Amino acid sequence: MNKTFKRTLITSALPYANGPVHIGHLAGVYIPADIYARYLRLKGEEVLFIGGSDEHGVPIALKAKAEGITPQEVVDHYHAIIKKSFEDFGITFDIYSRTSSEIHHKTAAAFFRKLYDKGEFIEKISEQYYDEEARQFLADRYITGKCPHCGNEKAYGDQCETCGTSLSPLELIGPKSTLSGSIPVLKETKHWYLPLDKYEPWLKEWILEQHKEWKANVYGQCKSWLDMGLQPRAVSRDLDWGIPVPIENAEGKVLYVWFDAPIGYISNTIEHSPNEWEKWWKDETTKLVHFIGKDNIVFHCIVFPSMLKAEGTYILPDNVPANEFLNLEGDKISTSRNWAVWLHEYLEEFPGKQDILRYVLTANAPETKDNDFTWRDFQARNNNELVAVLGNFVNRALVLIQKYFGGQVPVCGKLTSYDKQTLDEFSRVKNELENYLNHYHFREALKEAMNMARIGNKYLTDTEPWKLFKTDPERTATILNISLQITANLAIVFEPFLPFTSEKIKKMINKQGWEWKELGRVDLIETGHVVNTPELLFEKMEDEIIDRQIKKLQDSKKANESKKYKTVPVKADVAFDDFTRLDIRIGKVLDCIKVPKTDKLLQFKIDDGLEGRTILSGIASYYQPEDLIGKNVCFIANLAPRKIKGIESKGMILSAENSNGQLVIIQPEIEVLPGCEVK
Ligand code: B3M
Ligand code: ZN
Repeated sequence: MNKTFKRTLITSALPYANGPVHIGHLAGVYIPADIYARYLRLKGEEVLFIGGSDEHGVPIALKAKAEGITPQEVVDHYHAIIKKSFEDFGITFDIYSRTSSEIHHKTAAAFFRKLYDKGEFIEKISEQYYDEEARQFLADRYITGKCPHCGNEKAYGDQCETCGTSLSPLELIGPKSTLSGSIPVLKETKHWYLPLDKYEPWLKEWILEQHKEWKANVYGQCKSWLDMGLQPRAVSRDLDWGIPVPIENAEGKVLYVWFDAPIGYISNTIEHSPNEWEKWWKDETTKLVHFIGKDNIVFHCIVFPSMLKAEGTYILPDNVPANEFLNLEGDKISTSRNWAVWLHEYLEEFPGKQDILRYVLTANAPETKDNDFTWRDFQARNNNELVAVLGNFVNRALVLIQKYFGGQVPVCGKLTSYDKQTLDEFSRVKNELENYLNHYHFREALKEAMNMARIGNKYLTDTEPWKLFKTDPERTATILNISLQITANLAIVFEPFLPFTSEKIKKMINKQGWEWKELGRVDLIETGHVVNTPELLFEKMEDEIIDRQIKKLQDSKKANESKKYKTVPVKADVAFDDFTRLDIRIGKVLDCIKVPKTDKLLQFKIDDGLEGRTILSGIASYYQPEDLIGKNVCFIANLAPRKIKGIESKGMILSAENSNGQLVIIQPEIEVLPGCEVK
């Protein structure tokens, strides 16, 4: 749609305050939003860039319970870490607030109340699991049981993490409350639903007809939701962490986190500009843009707009440029598996190098499909692009001015046709670049910015001013003047992408304050102006540094695998009577030999306190047979005899399996008599 807007309200998804932020967050949401905000500000437009932490929801409540602290303590901790990471990476929010704030509670409650009073909700009674010991209804995540699909005993009420199937708590076999361990009972509960089906015809018109320009991934997801048909969605939950449902007789009920979180954009705007927030949210000349990841599309394109529509006085998003996911070294980024590059850790290891990450994450942004971050690519882009192109050009231009003109900007003489051709090329790139930025194609835009540096690099290489100075100082002056003007242009064009670098360039040039509209001009720095001594913008990244990062990830994968081993699900319960049927005893190894023609089998002669017995055990890879003679072992005495390789084995020797698969025999702590029972 062609609307004329006067200002832009940029929101970026509110990250859950239950963990720090990683490169996936930055690449998918915050860097693109920040590039856009910086670009518009540089153009002199009126912009408000909203961020904040999402502090409600079941995972936060669960984390608090697991750690024995309050949910507020959990979110206080992570909100501070997240906020700092964003500041450190130069994400220029106008406000970064949080949904546990009082102003947000008030705003979200009032929003709900208004919809309630307008009769926009449906009230429905349904049966839900209730923990009679803990005296509360159980959120899906609070219930575990056996997965009906794969038999995993520890499936959650919303999902089985072993086979990945989405579940409803009612499907779990043998459900158990994680709060008390008791068996939950079904009990009736009342909730409020937003009838999304009612908005379906309007959504179809608004998205599918009026917003065909939305990114293909966003439009496609919306279309498939709309084609499937929408259902009423519950906007409340039975939970003790969140914003209480603001009506009578709703004790123990809070707003569903996905109802309150997007209202956080509004609350944060109110907190930032209490007197003019309505201009941002209720004036049709404001352009609202939501930056999010692909898992949030339905909430920002369907649910939240329906809420705004139901309320009736708000504007709707003009665009929702959602990104796909960023993977890490070929694997999905995962907080629980610690498969991530955490921003606060990156900065500890690469202090001052924010822009390299900003560069790599933009150059490789998952704009149209999932993309992969690898440390080798990080190294290559640093060395071959930032160092070799951008850093090299800026450094050469400034060093040459120091060398030949003592840092004083020389006179620009008559331009040759090659000079003109270079500058024409420059303005062509500028137009392309703006076009990309206006359409949220940040990856392509960055490529064009880099092309500007390439043009400069090529210009210096082709004109070789260092060879001319002796014979033609005027021509040298012209070339270096033009090179410096290009350097100033690079400071402007990289400001949205690499703000720290842009700042450094401006310091070296010894001039500030350009606007976007000056991009492409060649009179940005006047003759006679004195520049500062140049410093290197980027340095080459050696293999060792990169190897260390790769090793760190591999170590975390290993640590995680051994952890995973320990958490193998417990088998189904065994009745006590069944357990007592098993006869476990201690024996003494009288003799032990390797079973010929086998790799793994050892043949034991065991003193069992009776007539003695032979047992075979598959632990030959881990022990020398002679080392086991004389040792106490633990064995199952009443296992039905089995013949293996022609030898009858009566019983089984018990071993523990270590995380690397190694088997170690189980021994009593002190020597005991052969034949003792294990109880
Ligand atoms: N906290 C989900 C997420 O971090 C959610 C976004 C809320 S945006 C209003 O992916
Ligand atoms: Zn399963």
